Amino acid sequence: MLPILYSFRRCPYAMRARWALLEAGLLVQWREIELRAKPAAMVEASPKGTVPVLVLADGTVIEESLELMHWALAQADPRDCLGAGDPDPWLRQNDDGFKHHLDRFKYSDRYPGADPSVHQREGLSILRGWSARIRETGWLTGERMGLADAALWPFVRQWRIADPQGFDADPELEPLRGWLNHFLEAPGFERLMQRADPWDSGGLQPLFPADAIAVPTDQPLFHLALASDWHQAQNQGEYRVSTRALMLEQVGFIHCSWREQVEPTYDRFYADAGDVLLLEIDPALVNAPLRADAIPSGELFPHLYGPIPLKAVRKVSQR
Ligand SMILES: N[C@@H](CCC(=O)N[C@@H](CS)C(=O)NCC(=O)O)C(=O)O
Repeated sequence: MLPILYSFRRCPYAMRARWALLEAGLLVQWREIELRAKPAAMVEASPKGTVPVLVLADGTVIEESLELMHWALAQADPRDCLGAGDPDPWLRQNDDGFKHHLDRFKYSDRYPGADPSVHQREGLSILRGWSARIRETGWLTGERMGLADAALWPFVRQWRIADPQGFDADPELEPLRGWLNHFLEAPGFERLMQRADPWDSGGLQPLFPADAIAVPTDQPLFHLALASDWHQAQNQGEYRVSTRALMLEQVGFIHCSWREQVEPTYDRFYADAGDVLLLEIDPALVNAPLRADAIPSGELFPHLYGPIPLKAVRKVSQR
């Protein structure tokens, strides 16, 4: 049984959790909730009543967004977010500091004693610190995207929604704007912001992401490989090319096909590639999550969210 996710579309904690589920190639049962009418099943699983909540098949309940991110990325972390530097100082500064000011600036009517201009100043000073850091290193914890970046962007997005003019005009925030746009313009953004009606126990059970399905383990998968890449994989012990000239860590998954998709893929991307091999993969022998994701035309393609172990390749033939 797939895990059950209780989620709320605009909640930044739920957004960071959905980001990690997407990143790791996972599929869950999606129960969209309304904060003012939480389903009894959710409160029973997690009496503290905040989203996101993930209930695993064995009954384990994950009720903190950062734990959920770690759980997802422990199964697959194709772009090595967990290895990108120590996220803790940034996570603390956001969850224990910035969020406090964000709420009191954005929802000042809910905090009658608070002066929104004070919280605007405090919040901005934190954002400028993040921006300076990004100007220096590219990302919060170094030269590539890490857990801290993935966990914080939904909160920065909320700040921008509260004060778009101020956010867009501040010269000190320029690096932060580019950083935020990286997340907003990524193909995953629309997927993680998909809409669903609130779940009710008698209704349909959609999956998250809604444009994906599970990959059956009893049908072979195929991958077109340049002969030179396949030979290199023999030395490395695994195959890490996503598609022609792009690596797993650049794309986030390895493109595969079902049998009938091989020829059109060859014609589109490999016809002039020279020595091309067709790998036949047993999906039951891979170690990373598999998920069939829709491409823009709506067609579903199987994607592997980790390297192909050599033992999973059942047959190699000349294309
Ligand atoms: N520390 C929690 C915080 C989650 C949280 O506060 N979520 C808000 C929505 S953004 C919530 O569910 N609030 C409950 C309510 O408003 O009733 C986490 O990281 O998962």
